[in-house]
Amino acid sequence: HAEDAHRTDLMTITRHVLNEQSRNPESRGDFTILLSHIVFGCKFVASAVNKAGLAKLIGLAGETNVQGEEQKKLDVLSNEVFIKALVSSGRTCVLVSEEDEEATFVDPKLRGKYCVCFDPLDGSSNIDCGVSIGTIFGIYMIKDKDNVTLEDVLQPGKNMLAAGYCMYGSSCTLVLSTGSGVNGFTLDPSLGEFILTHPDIKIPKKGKIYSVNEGNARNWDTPTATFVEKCKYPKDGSPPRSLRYIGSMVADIHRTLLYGGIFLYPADGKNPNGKLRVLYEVFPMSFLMEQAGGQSFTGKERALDLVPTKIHDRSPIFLGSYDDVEEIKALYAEQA
Ligand code: AHM
Ligand code: MG
Repeated sequence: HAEDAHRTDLMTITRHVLNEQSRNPESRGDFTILLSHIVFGCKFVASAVNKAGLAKLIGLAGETNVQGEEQKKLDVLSNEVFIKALVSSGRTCVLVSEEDEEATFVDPKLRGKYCVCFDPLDGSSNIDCGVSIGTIFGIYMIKDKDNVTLEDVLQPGKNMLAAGYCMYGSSCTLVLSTGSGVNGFTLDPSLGEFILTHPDIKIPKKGKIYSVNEGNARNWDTPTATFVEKCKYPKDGSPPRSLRYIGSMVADIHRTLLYGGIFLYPADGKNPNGKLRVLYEVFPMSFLMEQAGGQSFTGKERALDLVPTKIHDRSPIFLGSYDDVEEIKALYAEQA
């Protein structure tokens, strides 16, 4: 029976990526190996996040343990796990992490052809109240293995090979694109495997939700202010849109991908480049949005056309349903 087959023939993330890569003989399994190391990092963090509340309760977090060493904060721990997993994969070359001021250049003996930019634990201010947090990553290929420089990661987002995030929420979900659509996998804790649960995610063409930190409204520019005003008081007879804002980018983007709508982190009077970081927040999420049929815009250009000049650069960002992003683009065009 088809139903039985479904239950005993699960599509794990490894199997899925191997299938995808078989169409691309050049990658010869290297990408699958890299991804399996990223997946390991995600499982480690998922398990640590699940225990975070418990650790606090029994007095582990933020205090010195029996060995007299201070317990590492979850974001520092996550960073170490990912750096070690990525280096030991033997497939990476340059690593950029939100937690580290400088890029990590992998020892030549362990070098491979991929560069990974990541935020090991985004939204970490939400940990203590149990709200969803996540890991975000984007993957590039180096140009020349014998001559590796920062330029290998200071590339426009459209050059990325793959991007994804893992959300540590009521369930643990990994969303991935290798450039041919977007797929979502849910961690089955009893198997320790990510199983394909959301094949070929497409974002609704138009949404009913907007997502922005309205506390910053006083400092917004005109297009952002006009857009949000239209969401609340539409003039075309359509119903007002709902506001949803978690303050955890992975969770806000995950909802946007599945339900449609738009997520905004605009520039404001105090922060001309907004808050979110280009290499490991804006680019991976923009890549996924486009792959799911949505759009991503900086207020000036397509987000994936942006060329970063420093590894921790920031950019304003508007991303989500195709039609919703068209609206904000029109407002910026009017102003120009
Ligand atoms: P963080 O790197 O300090 O965790 O900040 C990133 C987070 C994103 O997850 C989220 O979209 C944004 O900051 C929310 O910012 P704000 O609190 O200004 O609304
Ligand atoms: Mg972050």
